[in-house]
Amino acid sequence: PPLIRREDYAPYPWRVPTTELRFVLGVDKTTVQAKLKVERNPHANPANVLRLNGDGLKPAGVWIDGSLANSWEMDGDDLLITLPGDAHEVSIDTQIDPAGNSQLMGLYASNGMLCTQCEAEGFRRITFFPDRPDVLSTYTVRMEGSKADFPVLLSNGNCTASGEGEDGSHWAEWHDPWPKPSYLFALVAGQLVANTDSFTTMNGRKVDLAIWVRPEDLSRTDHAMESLKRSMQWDEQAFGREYDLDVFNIVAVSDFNMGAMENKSLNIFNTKYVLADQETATDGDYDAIEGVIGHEYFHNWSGNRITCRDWFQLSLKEGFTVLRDQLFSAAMGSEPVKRIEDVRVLRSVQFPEDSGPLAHPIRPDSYREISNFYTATVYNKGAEVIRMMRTMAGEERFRRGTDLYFDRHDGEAATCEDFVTAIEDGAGLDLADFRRWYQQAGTPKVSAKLEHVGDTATLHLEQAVPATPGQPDKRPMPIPLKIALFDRKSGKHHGEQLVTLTEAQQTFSFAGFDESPVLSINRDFSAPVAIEREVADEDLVFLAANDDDPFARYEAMQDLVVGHLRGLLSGSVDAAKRDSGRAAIGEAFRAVIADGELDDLMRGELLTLPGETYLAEQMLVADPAAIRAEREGLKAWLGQSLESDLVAMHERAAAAPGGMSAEAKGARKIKTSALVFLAAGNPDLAETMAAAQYDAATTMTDRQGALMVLTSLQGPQRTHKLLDFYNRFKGNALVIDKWFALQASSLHPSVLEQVKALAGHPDFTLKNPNRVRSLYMPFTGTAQGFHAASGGGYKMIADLILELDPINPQTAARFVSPLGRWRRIEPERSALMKGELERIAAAPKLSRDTYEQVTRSLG
Ligand code: HT7
Ligand code: ZN
Repeated sequence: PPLIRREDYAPYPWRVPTTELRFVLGVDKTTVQAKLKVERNPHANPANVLRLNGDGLKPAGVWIDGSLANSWEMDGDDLLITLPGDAHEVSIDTQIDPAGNSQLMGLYASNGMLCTQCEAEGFRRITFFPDRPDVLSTYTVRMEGSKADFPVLLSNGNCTASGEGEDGSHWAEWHDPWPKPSYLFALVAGQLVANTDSFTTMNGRKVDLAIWVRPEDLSRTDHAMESLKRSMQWDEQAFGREYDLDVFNIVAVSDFNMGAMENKSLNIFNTKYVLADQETATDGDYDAIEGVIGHEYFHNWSGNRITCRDWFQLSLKEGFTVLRDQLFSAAMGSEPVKRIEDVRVLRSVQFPEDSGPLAHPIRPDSYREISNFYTATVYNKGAEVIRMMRTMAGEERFRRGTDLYFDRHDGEAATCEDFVTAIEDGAGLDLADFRRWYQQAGTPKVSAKLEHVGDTATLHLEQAVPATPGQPDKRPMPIPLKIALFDRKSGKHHGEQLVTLTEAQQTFSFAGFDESPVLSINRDFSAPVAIEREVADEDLVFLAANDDDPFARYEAMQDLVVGHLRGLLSGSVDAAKRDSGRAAIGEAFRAVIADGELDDLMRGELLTLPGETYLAEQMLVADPAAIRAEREGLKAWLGQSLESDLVAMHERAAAAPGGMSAEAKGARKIKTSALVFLAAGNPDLAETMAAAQYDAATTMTDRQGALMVLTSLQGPQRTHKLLDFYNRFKGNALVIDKWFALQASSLHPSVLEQVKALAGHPDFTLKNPNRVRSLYMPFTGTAQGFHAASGGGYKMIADLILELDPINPQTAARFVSPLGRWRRIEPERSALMKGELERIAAAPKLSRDTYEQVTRSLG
């Protein structure tokens, strides 16, 4: 497959002012007539040939200006039409088979309903078209089909007409007045019912809202609707963005490759991010639904009104929209807890990506398959990069920048450069060197050393951006670091400051310190970097107790544990030092449990140990089994030495009232935290407590938390409760996904055999991405399963990739990256991982998606 390069961008030679589509719908056969008005683009190099992208299509007929034409030919999958004049009307007929579309790109069938997914390049599987984001067109869509099978017919914009046809058919016509790229086109036809409501915008426009689901799911749509209304309101107040049509529809489908899709006025969602009630969805699910509903809604401006010029600019819409959804969720709940969660995701998913073979800048330079670049780097690091601009500008000036961006580029297909320039102009920042964050991959490492002489504290900072594939040498990045210097006696600091490290090495001096202060650095995680510093445990304990920045407090707890475990894993710590390290951690934990000022949501964060992936990331070469053993050893020690505190904390939380308040959610969170430590320290006690929590549960949060603990234990309650859970929720796909995931992520020694057996369960299918992900993704995080010394875990994932690739290449390719970590794993496992990648690479026929990921991983 060819390599597509950012530098080769050229505008499309034709414009497509209008597009008319006529669908005659059927699950096995849908016919599509496309009528495009085309005219020459005066800003592009002229061409007499109109290249229309296709993917697996055959033209059943081509007409130019109403006459059947033969001035066309195929070039691979693309249709080339020779056009003599400056403006023409081109019509093309195609026929597709939605039921046979297991890739879930283009038009496909899901449980008898028809729906589309066009981003990034799915539209070309529906009809021939310039399927690129810089060709904007106004769409009119007519759908016709059996009224019994497809009583609801939806597309973008407004429904302009509808009527009955012959033989039980009916039709509807939709018109979207906003010009859009093909990737935002959507169509849905099926037996759906709606939760309806309305929202009145700041300028008085009444918008009809509807969330469409299967009838049996209707009762679980209220939270999604409330989240949508909150999103609409928040975007007006926080970014001045108002909705621009009279309708906004959301449809939930159970077969979906990603979380959701922001099609203009017809968002299509994975059911996972729509359906919730307390019995079947956890507090985490509720938060995720609110976040994803917000994310897709916010795309209406950051993505739809202003779209991307080409797919290299993906972070223009995704990075910015992730930042917007993060700020929204923070405003709706706990700001510090949300920040901690976002950083945890960044560190456990994006940092490993940035230090591995798939590392790429937030604005990549080349790709073979764009679906492979919907990554944590483009999304989450992209959000962090824009967040840094916000930090440097301050909220108010940043808002001036975003206002200018929306104003200046409304209706355009823009670039990341356009965004940075608008922020520069609007916020009054100089971002010349800051643009390197768009060009250079790799997580910068910043080493920090504080010296104290006389009354002056001097901070020495040094940065290094590691080499990444294709980028051996890096230039220094501007790194904004929020810092504070704490007085040891009072526990207070002299004011937070923002220092920006712009050079490879720099020093910053602060006068007025009689005693050496305690440094709090990268507060609120102001820059997506790894801070490396020698710091005494006592300083970390001090910050864990005193820092007024909640993120920094969390960070101190994490650093304390990471430092301790790293020492043990490198062998630099003897038994006596291990005991003193544990004692310091134990004290910090006890203080957190006892701190009456803390809310329980935050307490739960402070009591979370750094994950195994994050720990592995701290080492040049990791031994997953050793990391697991040391981390579990610490957990067991904490569980034993804090047993009575943990039991008391669990009892207190169990007595808290239910509901969806922050207090109730916090209580549920720490109940499960307590069980996690007790399970390691006193498995019998934990089994009894978890079984009781399971039995008493009135929420999925409590039930899933208890079952998660039990699945990692080996007592009889494991089997009982797993069976009970399955029988209780049989038929509810999203909950059965949890049942698979809980078993696949467990600490149980036989997880590999269990996952193998689960793959043969009658409810398991490779056709449904949620089900595939729920079984195999959590498994890739298991030291004793995925990283089993036998190599059986690696083989299982490689077999999965090979079997899934012809069915759903996008989902298959996502499983390559866990194997791609081979260079950072100890030699024996590393060889086994590499061997599996080579086996995949040698397969006779691989999709573009999997081929690209495997070759990059081996390269
Ligand atoms: N913009 C959406 C991306 C998306 C997608 C991409 C590739 C294949 C399937 C897909 N489904 C949705 C999602 C978002 O970021 O909002
Ligand atoms: Zn998005």
